[in-house]
Amino acid sequence: MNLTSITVRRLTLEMRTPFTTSFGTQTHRDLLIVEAHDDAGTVGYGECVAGAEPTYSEEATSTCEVALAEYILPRLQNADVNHPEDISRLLAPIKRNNMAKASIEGAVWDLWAKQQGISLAEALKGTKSRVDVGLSIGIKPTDAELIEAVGDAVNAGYRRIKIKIAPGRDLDMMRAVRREFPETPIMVDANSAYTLNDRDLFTALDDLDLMMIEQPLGHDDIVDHRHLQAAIRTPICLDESIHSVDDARKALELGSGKIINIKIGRVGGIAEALKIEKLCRNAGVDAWCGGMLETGIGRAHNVAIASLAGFTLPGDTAPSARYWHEDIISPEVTMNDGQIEVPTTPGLGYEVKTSMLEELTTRKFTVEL
Ligand code: OSB
Ligand code: MG
Repeated sequence: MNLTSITVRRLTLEMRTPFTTSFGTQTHRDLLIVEAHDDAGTVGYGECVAGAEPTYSEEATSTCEVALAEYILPRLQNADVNHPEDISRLLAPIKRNNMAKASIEGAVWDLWAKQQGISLAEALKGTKSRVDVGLSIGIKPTDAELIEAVGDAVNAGYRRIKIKIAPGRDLDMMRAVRREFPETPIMVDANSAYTLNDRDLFTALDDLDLMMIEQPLGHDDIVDHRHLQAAIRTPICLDESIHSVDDARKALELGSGKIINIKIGRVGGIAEALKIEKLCRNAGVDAWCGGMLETGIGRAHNVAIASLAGFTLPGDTAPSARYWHEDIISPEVTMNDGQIEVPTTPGLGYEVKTSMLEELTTRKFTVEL
């Protein structure tokens, strides 16, 4: 691929509205953008989806920055990279650090697709020209505010509404929402805030006909989830617990859930995400593309992979305007009738605004390969 250098940029982007989950409230993204350069001056872009703090998983922006600088990028120096799939092989000796690994792998995929003159979706063998979009709504202080937000999302055309829950903001709140929106495809995401002692809560949620309950129990658990799934009708969807295709295989074998949320960053990159897509497709298990409040760069990767047939349900790929005053790509990601068109131009299919990126960058480093 004639890779010549990798640049890692750190930047902060203010969110349009704060986003609250069971692990806290976020008002900014503090993130890394990774650039992969070749000898023809072509640049591929990747985004590190870790949060500012290690609250969703053990990774955070700073740990990823260090992992890239000290352990990950040195392994790519003088290495033979002929295809993006070589990256996961070269990085395999490094355990976990999945979001850090995925950020450079994503940049190399974008670069490779651009070198081939094909879209990233085509490079990944995506088959859909449009992807269905769902919205993730954070925890609101009152039911009235939540109901207003759900109404706005329904009017905007989102094809599935996900609502964050946490102890104290769960059953009564969701009953109120269901009363207002009896027919809307609704799901909840607990971000691992509960234990098996909360079983009664989940059997009560069964009455609300939710599409699924995402990650109700421990972030690293697949055993308690198995017991909970056996006790409820509503499908459990696993997010935090799945870091690889082997994790997905074991969880499905145990019956720990019936649906998989596939996030490129959480599983260590596109190559691993493709394996999970294939596993689910062959097993007839529903899967969908999760989100991590990405900028347009990460969203574009998500839209490309969501175009594969195994992504059977709407993903958390809300358009740019949902989170950002101004996105770092052009054109911005837009949604029509609850769908995003999958770009057909080379690579991500969006132009990165390089001057905006440079202005936002608070520090950067480059590794020559
Ligand atoms: O659990 O899916 C999650 C955002 C940050 C961390 C974890 C999650 C989320 C979301 C937002 O739900 C999804 C999006 O990017 O729109
Ligand atoms: Mg989740």
